[in-house]
Amino acid sequence: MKRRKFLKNASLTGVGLAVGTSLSSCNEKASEKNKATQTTSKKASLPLVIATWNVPNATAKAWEILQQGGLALDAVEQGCKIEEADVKNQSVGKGGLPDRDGNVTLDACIMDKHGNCGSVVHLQNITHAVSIARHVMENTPHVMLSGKGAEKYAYELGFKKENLLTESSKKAWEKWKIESKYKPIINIENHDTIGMLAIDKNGDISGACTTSGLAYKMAGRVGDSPIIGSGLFIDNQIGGCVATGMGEEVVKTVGSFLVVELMRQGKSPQEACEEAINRIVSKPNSDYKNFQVGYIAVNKQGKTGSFAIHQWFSMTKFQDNKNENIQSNFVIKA
Ligand code: SD4
Repeated sequence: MKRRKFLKNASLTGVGLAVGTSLSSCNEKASEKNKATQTTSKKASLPLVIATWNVPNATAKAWEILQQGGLALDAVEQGCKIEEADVKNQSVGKGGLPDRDGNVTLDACIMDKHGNCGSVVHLQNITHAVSIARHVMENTPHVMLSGKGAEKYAYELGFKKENLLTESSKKAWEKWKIESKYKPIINIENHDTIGMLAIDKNGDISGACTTSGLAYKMAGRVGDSPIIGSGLFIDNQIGGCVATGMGEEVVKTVGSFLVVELMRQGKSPQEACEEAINRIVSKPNSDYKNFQVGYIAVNKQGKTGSFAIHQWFSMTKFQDNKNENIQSNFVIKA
């Protein structure tokens, strides 16, 4: 509903959106609000998990693990797997929307408290890309495996070959093919690439990110989600960040690494997310009105933040036995 509403508004008004307030004043307001929230809120309690978009089942799974004293690393992997297996989620795992040629290709990565990381890019026929990424991290001398090599490795591990293109995603692709117009999708309802960050009872941070990438992308295209520092970055001393949206823009600004480095310099997670979005929208000739990017972040103290270019980006947070979806502040005010 919300994405459709956005697109409808956009088509009614050309690009349809005006920057109601100047970006800097919008950011100032958001920062002030965030500071106020931080000073009035009680000290963050652990464990906690946050994820991009409205994914209560995924955060609930992660929470279950964290509550039992499990590792943040297990929590983010298992949480992401919930969305990968959900065929109704058309931007992750099985049921993901395909590329222009009708192939579903997955990107995923994972990063642990030691700064170890693993990723897979352009993986086909395997639902749980995040688990293969974890195997790459833990059981190979490498960080990244791509395409056929990643798929071969998955079979060696015992993962089964699956057809990831569901009837409904196939129908959507066939409909898209009639016009074959490539337009980035601003928000896919409340379901999109899932990025997850968790802090366990020991206070250790891990993160993961998994996606089928941009719908109807060129064959072979890889986005930000499996790129360490772009789609995800964790520094257990500082915090973590994950990204969603137009991967090319996230890669160009090394978004998640930037957010963590800004937190290292003393910014709150909220301020750091805002600054990273600011880097994208303040570029000369930035086309930011036509694409979405959103970040969520957590720092070592368990404070969280999120920010996006467009409305309707949200973060799901499970903390203190409460699983809630929180709308993010954003740049473009209608
Ligand atoms: C990509 N960042 O492949 C992913 C897709 C996404 O919202 O997050 N879409 O660029």
